[in-house]
Amino acid sequence: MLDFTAQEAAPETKYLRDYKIPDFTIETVDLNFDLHDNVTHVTSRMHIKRQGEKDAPLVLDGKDIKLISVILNNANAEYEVDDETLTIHNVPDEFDLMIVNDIDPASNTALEGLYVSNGMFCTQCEAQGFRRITYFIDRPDVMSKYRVRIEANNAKYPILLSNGNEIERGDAADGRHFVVWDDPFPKPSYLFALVGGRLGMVEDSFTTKSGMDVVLRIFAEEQDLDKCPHAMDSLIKSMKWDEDVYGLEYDLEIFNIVAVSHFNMGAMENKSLNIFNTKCVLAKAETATDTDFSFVEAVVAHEYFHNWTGNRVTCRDWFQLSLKEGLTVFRDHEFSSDMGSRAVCRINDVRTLRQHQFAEDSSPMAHPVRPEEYMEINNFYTMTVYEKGAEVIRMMHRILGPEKYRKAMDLYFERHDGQAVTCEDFVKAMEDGSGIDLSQFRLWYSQAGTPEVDVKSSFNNGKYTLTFSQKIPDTRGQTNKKPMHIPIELGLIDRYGNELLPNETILLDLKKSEQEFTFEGLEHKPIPSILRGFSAPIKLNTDLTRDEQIFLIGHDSDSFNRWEAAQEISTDIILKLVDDLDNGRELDLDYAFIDAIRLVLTDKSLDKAFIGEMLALPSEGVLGQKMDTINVDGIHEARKLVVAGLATALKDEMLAVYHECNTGESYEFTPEAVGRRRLKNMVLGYLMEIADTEIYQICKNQFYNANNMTDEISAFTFLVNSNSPDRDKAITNFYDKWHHDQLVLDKWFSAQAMSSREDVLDQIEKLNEHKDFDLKTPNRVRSLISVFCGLNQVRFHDKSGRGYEFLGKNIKALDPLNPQIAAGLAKQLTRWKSFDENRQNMMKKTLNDILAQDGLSKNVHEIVSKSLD
Ligand code: B3K
Ligand code: ZN
Repeated sequence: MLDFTAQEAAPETKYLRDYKIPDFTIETVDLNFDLHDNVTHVTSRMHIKRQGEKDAPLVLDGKDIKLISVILNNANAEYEVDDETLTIHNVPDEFDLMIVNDIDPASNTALEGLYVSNGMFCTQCEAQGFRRITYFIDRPDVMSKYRVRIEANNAKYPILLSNGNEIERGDAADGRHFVVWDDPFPKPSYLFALVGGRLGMVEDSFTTKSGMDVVLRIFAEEQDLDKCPHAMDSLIKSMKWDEDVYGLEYDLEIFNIVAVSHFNMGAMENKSLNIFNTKCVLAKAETATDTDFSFVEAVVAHEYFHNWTGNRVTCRDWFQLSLKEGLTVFRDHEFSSDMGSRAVCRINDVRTLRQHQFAEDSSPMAHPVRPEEYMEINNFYTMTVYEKGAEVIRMMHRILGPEKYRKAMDLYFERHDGQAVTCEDFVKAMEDGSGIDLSQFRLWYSQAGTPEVDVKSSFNNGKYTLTFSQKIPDTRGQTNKKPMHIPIELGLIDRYGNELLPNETILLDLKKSEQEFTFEGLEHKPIPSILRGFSAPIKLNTDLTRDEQIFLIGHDSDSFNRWEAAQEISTDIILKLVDDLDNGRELDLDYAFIDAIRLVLTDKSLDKAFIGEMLALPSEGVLGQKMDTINVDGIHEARKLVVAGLATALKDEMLAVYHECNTGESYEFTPEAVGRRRLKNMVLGYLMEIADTEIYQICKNQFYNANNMTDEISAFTFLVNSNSPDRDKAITNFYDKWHHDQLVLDKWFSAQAMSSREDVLDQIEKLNEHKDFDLKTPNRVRSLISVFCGLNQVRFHDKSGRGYEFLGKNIKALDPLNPQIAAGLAKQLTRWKSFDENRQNMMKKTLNDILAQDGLSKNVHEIVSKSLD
């Protein structure tokens, strides 16, 4: 733990502009791990070469480790050591260095470096965890070949894994055994991994297109092995997809995945030994929802795809994080679209982007896709680096077109395989591989904030003009930004619903602050479909009338924009209602909108999942982003009234759809079956807003008789949020049925944390004290605290301030245990300026109170101090 306090100097800020190549590189490293329950002895033998300044000393990173000895070329070395470094002066230009040190994985609650989860040793080294294992030059531009020997008690830790190929195993004294692993690919230390434990395993294989047989293994606790086949299936699909779409093959004869229950994030792409949060790998119908199944498929693919975009070509420094993350998210989004429904995937990705990344972009933590400074790099694994980063790649893909994009990707790998490179190197490969100039486009990497684009249209004598203007809002440390290169995909539709340019995709290159595009020779004024497929991550304001938007719901050939038109209308309706409620006016739903939704709901030709998305109203969080000062209670009330209004108007249709989709079929994870469940549960959610005994009965039946978790948890969530007399019994029933399964128990916590009932704060406080609540388990913390504070806007921002107190108390308790997770929670308080004065004051008080805590981590300090700036 760091030993500064709020009164002492703030943690050091690192700047991109200070990048310097390291003075030394480590060519090979030979590690020996001697695992014991209360201590791990580590011996590291490195071959080191100078590559920079002549007289520079060797400075190695290290944290919370007990140094035993340092031997340089067979002689004791003279060194200096402090909390963060080990320095050796007067070293030759090439030498061997042996370091012996001890660590204590069992007491490592930060879950960085080597730690113990449910009796299993495992590692997490990205970004800077390796320095908690041994002294090293712990930065991604130092790439070394690793050989790893692990020794442990045979009975307790029969499985011993590391990166690369197993080259030796044998018995050792005192009931111990050892395994030696060798990874032929030079890699940065953040990709190192080790696992030791008693684990079961499922195995399969894949033959690459060049004919190499790869053994695929997923390791998990014995009782979870029946939940591994879906991940295995997803892995095989990912391997095939990367060959088909990018021409990229796997490069070792073994690929391992290990499921771990204590994990700070989703998963980690360590070379040939991916380590996964159980939540992102385990799935079976009875315990995982359709969303979980899709999530597992996407995360397995994401980590696998990193083998090329991240591992073979890695980042020069952590400012370049989006080089691997944005690109790999784009790749996994495309993979998911190819596996399921493209339209539904795009809608969900954009929904996530708006809810979380747009919010981040308008907060004091706003930063460019390639940040220029940080105090704690772990705070920058953000929605901006990942999701906006993926949108930046998507835009390049769209500007280049699929063929040139593929050519440019081939060039990128040809140039940079085995290197640690920058985002600039990537863009240069895109330019050189395609011949397209991306100089203005580069601003997407350096300018933070969500561009706002206004469009006005006019029609005169057959000439249709669209006038665009763009504005990039100021963000922390960045003002007066330059206009960006924004690709706007456009369609023009005539009054009969025909595309006016059916065989062409119109891609407008918006590059100026204000720019006009004209289309001549049109008989009638067309209806524009602007920003098809959400071709750029911007906020768009058009002058479309309500009638035109309704027309688009029924006629746009671009599914995304059909959905978008419905979102826009419902947003307008809800926001107007917030105002009406303030002024004592009553709900007045637009009948044309109800009819448009009725048509969608009953359209047998439409994909059911898509209908489900068309019915999903914008969340309270997204609605709040549309207001200068978020009217927390008004939004909640208005949204509920609109749900009830639609449910009342469309009750018969919704009931019919419910029964049509409720087929009683056995579970299958196919797009059609997922679509039926999505739509069924969507209409049930509406109907529960106007529930009578018949509807309660339907919900109760679904809860007690479901043959899959999607239906069970949906019905449970609706019951928990309702006033049904069966509510309490359902809560007990679900707990009794599932308390042995940690991932399902997380859902039990989350369903209660999501409830908008007025008593939810009392419930949350009780759940915080529940015997199954544990601050040391990140999944449990997220299931209760992140869900409540991040997704339950109306109750977290309760005017009493109890929500803030609850969060503040938990952050303070968690910070000494796990600063990364504590900092993630602190992000919920950053947007205080968007709320009314009363709430602002309470949020600031909570932030100040956290800042005053002695020994506050660098992680939380950075978030809190930047928020208060
Ligand atoms: N690269 C890891 C994330 C590491 C987070 C470190 N705080 C997982 C991923 O993005 O694939
Ligand atoms: Zn990633």
